[in-house]
Amino acid sequence: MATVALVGVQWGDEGKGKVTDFLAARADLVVRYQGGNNAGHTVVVGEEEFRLHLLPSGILYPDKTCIIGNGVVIDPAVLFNEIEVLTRRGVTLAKLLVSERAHLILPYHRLLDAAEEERRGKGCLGTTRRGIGPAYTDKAARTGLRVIDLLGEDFPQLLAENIAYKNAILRNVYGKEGLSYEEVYREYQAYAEKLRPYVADTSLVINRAIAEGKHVLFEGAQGTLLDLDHGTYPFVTSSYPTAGGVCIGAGVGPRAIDYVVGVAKAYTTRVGEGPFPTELPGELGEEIRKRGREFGTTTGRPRRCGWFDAVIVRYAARVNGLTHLCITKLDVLTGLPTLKICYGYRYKEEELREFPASLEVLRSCQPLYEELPGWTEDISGARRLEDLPVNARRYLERIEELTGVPVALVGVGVRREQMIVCH
Ligand code: 2SA
Ligand code: GDP
Ligand code: MG
Repeated sequence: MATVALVGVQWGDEGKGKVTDFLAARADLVVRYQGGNNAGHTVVVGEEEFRLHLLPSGILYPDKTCIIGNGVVIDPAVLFNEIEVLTRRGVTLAKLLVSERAHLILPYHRLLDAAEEERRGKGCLGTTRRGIGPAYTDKAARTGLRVIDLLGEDFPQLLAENIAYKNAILRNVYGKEGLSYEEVYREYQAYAEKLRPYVADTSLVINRAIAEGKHVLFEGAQGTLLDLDHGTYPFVTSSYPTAGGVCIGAGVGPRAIDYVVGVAKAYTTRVGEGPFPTELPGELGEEIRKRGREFGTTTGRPRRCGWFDAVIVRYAARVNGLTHLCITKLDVLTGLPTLKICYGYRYKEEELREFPASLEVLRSCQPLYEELPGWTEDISGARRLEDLPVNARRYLERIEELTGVPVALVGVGVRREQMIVCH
């Protein structure tokens, strides 16, 4: 296994949680490197479903080490709630380490996220309102507070300065109530003591593990098209879900990554606003949403559904340097008589094969489809490629041909073991 970066190829929710949990069986370390509790990663073990937001999806294995890297933004209330809920459910958790350099989400970040979405009105981004954007904004503005700051003596002063400034913005720009410094201080002081035992120089831990030949799995959140640089800007998140984000967000060099596995659904979904060329707004989209239970794992919002878009996956292969693909939710397509794969876009008189940067262009792109016959056999029990009906195999082969990336894993159901290993 060596070191593997696992990244979302589309707009998130590709099933990264399930795939991470599956691959984690062979890993020593599982590392989150970006995002925060906007993520919702689902892992199903037996009859039990776990929805993870901040904890890496290796957390269910007591013999592993899970790391929340420096590139993650941490809402301590959510972190401790997640730990408590899992413990109450009887789970013995993996060893957890939290980077001292990770930035904190504070209550004003959540308020500013919601206020900014309200201000945008019809042009809103459809954020999860968890304070992610404002926390990364502060990080880039160099006013953010890190885990190490929370543990230091300057914290009261740093917090006071931030609250005074954010209260002025909340009141004067958005006409909202400000926050009480004392309340926030008391709340975060309590977190400091709870957090202390987990805090570490996680880059050091990861690099030492790699030097010792340990297996490290880097777990991406969100997806390539939500990447701040490579996604459908401005309808993106504020972090770097792409493979490049691993280096920054975990503190490793690019040569530390042996394999880059892209997780893609056998179709496409998006939650939140922004253009989506292969979207099926009608009955078929509704049918896929129902079959695939496509609702936000964090917010419960219905996800928009559409056909598989090979332009997107080819683009993701390029910007992530994908070595393998994992195609999830193939079982959801069972019973559809004809399947469509988008291989290019029609834009005015042109045929585009590369994903455009301009949203104006993307909005006017018409998908060009090829059609493939579906299958009716139940594939949820398939564990080898040979167990799949010939049309399902043909569908996967076509994805490989159009994207240029070999398919290594195929998901055929929600449970941990419902996975085909191809190569
Ligand atoms: P944010 O909150 O600032 O990161 O939102 C910016 C955009 O990023 C999208 N985004 C997501 N898209 C898919 N899945 C995500 N996680 C949850 C899930 C989402 C949910 O697992 O289902 O429950 O709604 C996620 N997180 C952020 C978001 O929709 C905006 O388009
Ligand atoms: P993530 O954010 O990429 O981890 O994905 P989510 O957990 O938000 O959403 C993926 C959903 O699909 C979850 O409900 C998973 O349980 C489910 N899922 C994952 N893989 C498969 C699969 O192969 N088949 C089916 N039917 N469901 C899957
Ligand atoms: Mg998700």
